[in-house]
Amino acid sequence: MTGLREKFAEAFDIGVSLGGRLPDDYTPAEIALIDAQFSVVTPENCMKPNAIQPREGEFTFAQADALVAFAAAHNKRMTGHCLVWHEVCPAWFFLDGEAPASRELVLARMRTHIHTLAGRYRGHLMGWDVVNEALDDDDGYLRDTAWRRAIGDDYLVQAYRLAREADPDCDLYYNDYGNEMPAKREKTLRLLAELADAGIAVPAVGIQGHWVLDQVPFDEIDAAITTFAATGRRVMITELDLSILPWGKSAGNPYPDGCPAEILARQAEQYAALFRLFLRHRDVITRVAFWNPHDGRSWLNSFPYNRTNYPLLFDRQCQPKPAYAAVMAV
Ligand code: 9MR
Repeated sequence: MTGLREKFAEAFDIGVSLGGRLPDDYTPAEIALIDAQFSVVTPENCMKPNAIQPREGEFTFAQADALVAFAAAHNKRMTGHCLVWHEVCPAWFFLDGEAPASRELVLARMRTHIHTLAGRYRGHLMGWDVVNEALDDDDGYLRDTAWRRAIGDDYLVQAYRLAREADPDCDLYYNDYGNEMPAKREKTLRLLAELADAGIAVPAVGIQGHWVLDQVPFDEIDAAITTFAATGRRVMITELDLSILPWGKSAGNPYPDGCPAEILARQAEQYAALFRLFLRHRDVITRVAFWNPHDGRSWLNSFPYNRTNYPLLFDRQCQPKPAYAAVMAV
């Protein structure tokens, strides 16, 4: 069966994030789906700070090692996600006993974490999401995070330098959500320029692509890709999904037993429009990655509250949805 990865092979890689332990936590149907459809794997959670170093000096690599081995055995390339993030980062990174840790201590811990993690997988990864989601959602420039409070605004430069030391050959990415919109787009350009001034090359920008049905900002996505590409960088869609439920709690759980055909049809149209847009930018887009392989594995079933969502191209039985046929037909 020709899948997404073959269909789009000449244009860009098709990626997927995988959670849990590979292959043990996956059914044969899921493994077959991954084999057929995707060419690049992103670890959904197992390389995050809480997973890798829950307590200082206690590194837990079993799940990440298993994923790297799975990717190698199944001919997938891999990206690393993520070295520094304000979420799921254990409090110990920022504490000295009960007191806030000094800049020097937090920098030393950042160094140990990045060197140990990126050093271990050196040679196995195409690139790393180095600092994830560092830009403020509101009027500010940089997000107010524990890393920034402890180290200062140069924590980004420090993290990228450490990543470069630990893995001299892989790409260093900047990955965020909402950076297709004008405000974060501008902040992204500023950050990339500041990193460049510090001698750090970031050759590719990740636009996550967590979008909502009927609210996909097509024109902004188009403009963002053009804007980032105009700086000579490549663009990656790193965490694509198309939720059929709006953000927030108000939506309840309207479709616990199946998604209405009319909604699936609209989702198919909008996915196809997205891929037409991506193909127009195929000269600068290197990867389009889905966040999870099929609806049953989506993070959107439990965030921001438990409900049944249908955001991907494959259903809970790993069968193609109308959106899959629409994307394959573009
Ligand atoms: O899908 C991930 C979910 O399983 C985790 O609980 C959560 C916190 O670690 O992170 C989710 O993935 C996020 C990704 O790492 C960064 N961009 C937003 C993703 C969805 O929240």
